[in-house]
Order: sequence, then structure tokens, then C-alpha cells
Amino acid sequence: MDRRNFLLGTIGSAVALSGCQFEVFNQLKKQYPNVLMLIVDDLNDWIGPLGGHPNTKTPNIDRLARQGTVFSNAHAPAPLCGPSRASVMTGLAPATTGIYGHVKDIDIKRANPKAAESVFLSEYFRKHGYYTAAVGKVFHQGIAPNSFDEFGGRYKGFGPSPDERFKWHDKRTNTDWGAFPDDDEQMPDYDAAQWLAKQLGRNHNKPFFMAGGFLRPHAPWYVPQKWFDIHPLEDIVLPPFLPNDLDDVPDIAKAVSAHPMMPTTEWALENNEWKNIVQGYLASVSFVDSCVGIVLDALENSPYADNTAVVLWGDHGYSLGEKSKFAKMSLWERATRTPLIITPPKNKVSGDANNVVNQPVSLLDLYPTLIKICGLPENTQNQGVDISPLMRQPDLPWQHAAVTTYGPNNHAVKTSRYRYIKYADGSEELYDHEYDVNEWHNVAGDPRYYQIQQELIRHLPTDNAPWSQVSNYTGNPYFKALTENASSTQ
Ligand SMILES: [Ca+2]
Ligand SMILES: [Ca+2]
Repeated sequence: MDRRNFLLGTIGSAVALSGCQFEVFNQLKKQYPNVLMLIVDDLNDWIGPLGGHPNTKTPNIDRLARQGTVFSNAHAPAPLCGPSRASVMTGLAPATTGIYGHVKDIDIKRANPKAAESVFLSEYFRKHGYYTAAVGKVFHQGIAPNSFDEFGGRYKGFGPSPDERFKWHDKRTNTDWGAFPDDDEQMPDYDAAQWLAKQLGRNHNKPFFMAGGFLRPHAPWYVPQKWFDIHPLEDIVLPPFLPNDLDDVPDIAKAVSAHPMMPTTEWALENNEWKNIVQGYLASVSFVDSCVGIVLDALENSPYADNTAVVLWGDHGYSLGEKSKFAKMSLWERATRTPLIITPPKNKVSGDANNVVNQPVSLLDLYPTLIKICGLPENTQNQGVDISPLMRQPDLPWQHAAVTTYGPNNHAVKTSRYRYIKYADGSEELYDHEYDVNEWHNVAGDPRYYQIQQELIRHLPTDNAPWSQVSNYTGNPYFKALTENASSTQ
């Protein structure tokens, strides 16, 4: 029996309900829908519904996908945590706020005048009568001050670590891989899931907007041994890799995506570590999927099962060896494509489960979409578009493109078929996914694509805010020099 029928069955036997229970039910019926938002750090498309890797095991995310809509062509506003999350929560693009690099949560609204005017997504729900609660990494460090009514806290780092690293010793990055610690209960993501489960078990007298930010599969790829065991090394399939793939990209593309602290694919091959890294990432994905499952189970067993929209997203993609990288932080598909699954409240919408939308959408679209689903008034500051019509009609004609920005005036435009990238120095890349899903062959400048390229250019942002001083970035030499120059001239 599905939940809806179960609920109707329950109403039918209302005589069996106590007066108090009936009152609770009536209140729920009148309420705006609740929202449960689950954010998974550095989760690329290696989840069942996106088919990004044949070895992935994500039974809980798979079941969520079956209940709602999977956006198979969703992209992050920026290919790293801080600016992506700041963009989702403000509803403003990085090119508008100037938040291109890492940012302290407390500084987001100090980035520039447009950022100062923004109302965080959670604040918007609170202003409209919602109780707001969060746990874990929702913004970059945790949450921005006063952005939620209640905060369950965030573990300071990325979980427990062994006394000595296993494989990768560059301390400028958390990157390392191996089985650690012994039990799920030692992981902060487990605690976050339990905190959310407890919240869902409470009696709420207002509709709620609840957010949980999980840390895995962000590096280090440390999770208990059992998650490695379900991904045996001998079965691991390596991602597609073309040696010399970067020979046909502009120098600036190599400069912005250079991260000298990270392993390269050539290193991984020489040291026979590539399969181990992939195993560590897959194990981390399966672990975090189990934490998602704890929360979904709690919701299913709560009084809110039928009146809650669930949204799950990753904050950007991740390369696991493609284009010689184990990193986010580029404008290519591997770093921009991210999971986005939305399940509407079961008692509000019917007939749109198990949908797949292939039209291009951005995480920037989440803000206007969630407030639309919940029946709240439009926030005219939002730069994203309401994508809820695609949940009802996945093949709806769609004129929008998904834009990802990395540093000032470097943008990728993704449509159903193409990825067009334009950098600050005017150089370009163009990939035709009909023939080249791996983005191996840059066809920018090919006369056969001239007209297409002109059409794609129209989607480039018109804002190109200067790099905000509250946003810093030091891991990449090109951006380090750029931000230092900007500071010295301001
Ligand atoms: Ca991230
Ligand atoms: Ca290439």
C-alpha cells in the first residue's frame, strides 16, 4: 500500500483515532508542506539514478529517486563548496556576489551590496512561518549566523583520522584513502543523520524547513572497512581516461584547474593506486547513502511522511582520474554535474514519481523551486528559475542553460547537448555530448559549430562582479596571484 492510500485508510477509520490525534491530523492537513533538504559534500554523479559509475551502490538514494524527479543534467553554480553553497542559499550567482572562492559563512552577506540584500533560503522560509533547523555542513563551515532557528552543530574537520596518513601525505589537502575508523557510530555523518531523525520524531506545531549537510564523500576517503568490502578491488572499473586529453584546451583552462597538492592520474597509475582511490570514493558514497537512509526511514515513520518535500543535492561534481585529476575545481562536466533529486510532498502531487528530467538545470534554481512547491510568494531577487514545471512534464520545451562559474569571467554553459566554456582571456572550449560524453575533443572554433557557438554565448552571465575581498582562494597558483593583485589594487 502506498503512503497516500495508507493515509486515506487511516482517515477512513477516524473513529479509531483519539480526539487529540485527529486534531493533529487536521493541523497537518492545513499546513504548508515541510521541506527536508539533504546536501552531500563532493558527491558527483556516482549514484544509481545518474549511472555515473557501474560499481556504485546507493540503495537509499535510489529509493528516493523512485519517489520523485531526478534531474540528470543538473550543475553547480560553482565547482567548489563555498561559492556553490553561498549561491544556493542566497539565490544569487557567483558572478553577481563576487564569491568565487572559499568564504566564511559569516562573511557571505558582506561580499558586496547585492549579497547584502539577499535573504538566505532558510531565512525566507522562516519569514513565512516555518521552523528552520539544520545540522552539519550546510553552508561552508556549518551555517551562517542566525540563518536557522536551531543548529545541531558541525564536526570541525572531516571526521576522525588515523594517527598517520595511509597513502597521501600532502597536508595542504585532506586527501587520503583507507578503512578508518571501525564503526559508523564514530562518523559525524552518522551523528547528523541521528540528529535529523530525532528532529523528525518531534511534534512540530509549525511547518519545518530542515537541512542536513553530510561530509562524505568529501576527502579524506576514510569510512569503516565494511564499506570498502562491498566494493571489492578486483571488481573496480576505472573511469574513462585519455592520455594527453589536455593538449587541446587553452592554457588558462589548465591554469584554473591546477591543484598541485592533489594526486594526478599519472601518479595513481605509476603507484598502482587508482583502483584504491576509486574504491575509497565508492565506499564513502555507499556510507553516506546509508546515512541518507537513516533520515529517509525516520521521515517514513514520522507523522510528516506525506506532507514533506525531500530534496537531495551534491554541491558540485568530482573527477576521479578523468582529465588527469582527482579534484573538483574545473569547468568540465566531471566537476560541474551534480545530483539533484526532488520528491514533492506525497499528498500534494500525484503521478510524477520516477521521473527523469534531462533538461539543463542549476542548483541556483533550487531556491525559487522550493518556495514554489511550498506555495510561498516569489522572491524577486532570485536569479534561478522555478524548475517544478519539469517535475510534472519532463520534456517541457526549455530555453534555459545551466551556468557554472569559476573565478571572474570564467563560465561554462551546459545545454542538453553542448558544453561551452569561455575564459576571462577570451579562450574557449566546446564539447558536443552527442558524440563526446567524456569531453575529450574540444571543437571550439570548428566552423561546423559556428552557429551553435553563437547561440551558446547568449547564455553567458551579464554580471561579472569583481572578486569579493571576503572570498579567498589560495590552493591554485593562478587564482592566488589574481586575488593578491586584486587586493593590492583595491
Ligand atoms: Ca563540496
Ligand atoms: Ca581533449
